[in-house]
Order: sequence, then structure tokens, then C-alpha cells
Amino acid sequence: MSDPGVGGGEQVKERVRVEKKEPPLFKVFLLNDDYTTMEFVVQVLEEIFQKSPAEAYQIMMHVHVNGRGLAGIYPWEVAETKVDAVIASARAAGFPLKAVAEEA
Ligand code: TYC
Repeated sequence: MSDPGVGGGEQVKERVRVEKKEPPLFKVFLLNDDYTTMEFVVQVLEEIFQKSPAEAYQIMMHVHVNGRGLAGIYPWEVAETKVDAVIASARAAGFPLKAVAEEA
């Protein structure tokens, strides 16, 4: 490799890339179980994930039938906070509801 050096007529790259990298996103899924009530899952989707009542019901039924369902997509810190909020709220109410975050 030749050294571009100074002078000598060769162009020296003066600017560093300023490309902005988007932070990675994480999908938060709710998992089905046999004990958490449907009403509680709908409430969690409305209160923690800001879903409308209709959307919350639809997502809850999807989880109930398919085993898991997407509650939202967020940067890591937000996704982690949502998962913790679901677990804390469920445990306080005596339900085993689980949520997990996976890189989108
Ligand atoms: N399967 C639960 C029931 O029949 C309802 C439920 C739905 C639980 C979604 C968890 O993430 C869940 N009561």
C-alpha cells in the first residue's frame, strides 16, 4: 500500500463519515399461559403498550390462539422497561403472564 503522504498531488480524505446509525429495535412479545385472565392481558396491552381496547383484544386473542403475540417494537431501554412493567404488574395481581424482548 502506498502512503498518500502530504502534497504530491494526491487527494487526502479529510472528512470522516457522519452517517447516523439507528439504534437497534426490539420486539416485545406477550406469551400465552393457562391462568392469566383475558381481561388482565387486555388491560396490560392498553395501559403498558397504549393499545386501543379493540387492538388490545385482538392481540390478546392472537396470543391465546397462537402462543405469543407482538405487543410493540421499541429501542432496547424502552423494550426492557415494558417487559419489566408487564412482569411486575402480573406478579402483583397474582398472574404468571410473561413477556420477552427479541431483537427485531
Ligand atoms: N390463555 C389465557 C386464558 O385462557 C388468556 C391469555 C391470553 C393469557 C394471552 C396470557 O398472554 C396471554 N385465560
